[in-house]
Amino acid sequence: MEELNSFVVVANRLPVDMTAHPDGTYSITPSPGGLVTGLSPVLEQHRGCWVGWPGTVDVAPDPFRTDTGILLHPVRLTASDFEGFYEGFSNATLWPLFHDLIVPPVYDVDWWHDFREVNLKFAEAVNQVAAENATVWVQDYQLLLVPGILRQMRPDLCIGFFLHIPFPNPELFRQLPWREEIVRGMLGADLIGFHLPQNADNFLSLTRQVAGTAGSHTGQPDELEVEGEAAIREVKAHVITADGRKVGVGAFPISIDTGAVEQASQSSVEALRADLGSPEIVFLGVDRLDYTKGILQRLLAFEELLESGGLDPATTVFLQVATPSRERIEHYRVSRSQVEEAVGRINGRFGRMGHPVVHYLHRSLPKDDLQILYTAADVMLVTPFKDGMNLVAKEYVAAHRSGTGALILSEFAGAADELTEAYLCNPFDLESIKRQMLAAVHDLRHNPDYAAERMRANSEQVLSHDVNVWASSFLTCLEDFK
Ligand code: GDG
Repeated sequence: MEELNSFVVVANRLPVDMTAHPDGTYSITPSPGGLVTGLSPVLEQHRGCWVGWPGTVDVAPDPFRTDTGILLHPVRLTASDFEGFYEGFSNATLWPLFHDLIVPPVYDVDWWHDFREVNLKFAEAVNQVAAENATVWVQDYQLLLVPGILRQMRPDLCIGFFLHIPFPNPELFRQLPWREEIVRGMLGADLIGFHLPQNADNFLSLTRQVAGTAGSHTGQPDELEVEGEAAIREVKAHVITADGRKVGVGAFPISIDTGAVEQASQSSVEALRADLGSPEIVFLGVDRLDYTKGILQRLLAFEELLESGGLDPATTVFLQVATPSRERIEHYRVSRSQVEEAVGRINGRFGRMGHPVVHYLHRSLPKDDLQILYTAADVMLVTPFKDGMNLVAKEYVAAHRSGTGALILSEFAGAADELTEAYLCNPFDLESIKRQMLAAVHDLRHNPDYAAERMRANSEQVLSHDVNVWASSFLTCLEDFK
């Protein structure tokens, strides 16, 4: 019988990619993404179990422990599960709906049935590995029904749920034909966490309107203190469900593992800048290639500044890393071809022989290489139309704790709530992005002390609110609600 665990995380994906080979063996590589960045250190500390899909359909290798001590328990998904549950309901229905309809969500009843069935599979896998009275932490929008299913299967468990993407305004959410089931699924948890108080407020307003809750909410937010001042988190309220349970709802902004950040060496940074043609200013973007991230808009802003003479193509380069993501979904394909067309056009217009102005990488890079890019970049552009948090912004400021560099950050990224000294922009307004690009370059050239002051304020925020603060404040609060 499989080992039982007192701490279980369940997420759509395991933190690795497994590739099955014809001889029956597998190769395993770490898979990037915000959730992996946030959760790996927490699981390593608890020597916990991570339940998730290994990234290849129709295989489920036996559970195994990683080098860092996490027990991985793979869940088997069929090709049809993957299409309906993951590409369909999760990423063509919920993702656009929860990101304020940047593209129109598709409401398809077959996908909904797949979503329910696959959520049941994940809940069954948790049931198999969770010890009596275990703590189970359910992650993200793909598993919104898991808390409710687990509550029925295993009333002994203490269940937390954390949403890594924004929670939309109830007026938008109410479009969803299966809205009651989704809200009831979430309310199976003892504590529901969001990144921002605004997300929690949206959820609380919604529960008053749907889902058959008794509609009872505390009027006054409670304050919860965990591990000293840095970790004060607001527990906004609780909801009393129709069956009389008390469910906590709060804001817990995720962060990065600042302790694990390895500073890039000066020589590797210099080598990269030399490879880029030793420009005066390096702009950088690092994103999954997702239409929410505003990659095209920042390239267009760059192009207009080259055109108007605001930036000089002889001394400026733009480096964009766009990690492949959800490539079979139509809107992702369109988004990729728009980005690649813009890269080609801008280089055609402003590049010279052997000196492109935009360096574009459509692939995933090793963490160490990413760190070199962060350190080498003078100006980082994080310009999503909507983003739950955005860890790239926090990774960049952590790499510039000495006060170098400048961060341009969308007002619509959750991170803008904390990184208030960034150069904030409205990504829907090209003029706003352009203004902040020029302001950042101007300050780096002519007012470096001011730029450094801003960067240091942002870095201090990230260094004092790392991923351990996020996890411990959520888990301590969960103890209070179980
Ligand atoms: C979701 C929410 C929320 C990216 N490219 C490579 C790579 N990455 C890593 C980054 C960063 C992570 O992936 C991306 O995190 P983000 O937070 O920026 O974005 P999402 O993937 O959309 O994450 C988001 C997050 O969940 C956590 O709650 O902040 O709002 O959408 O850590 O460094 N890592 C490597 N190579 C790459 O090419 N190694």
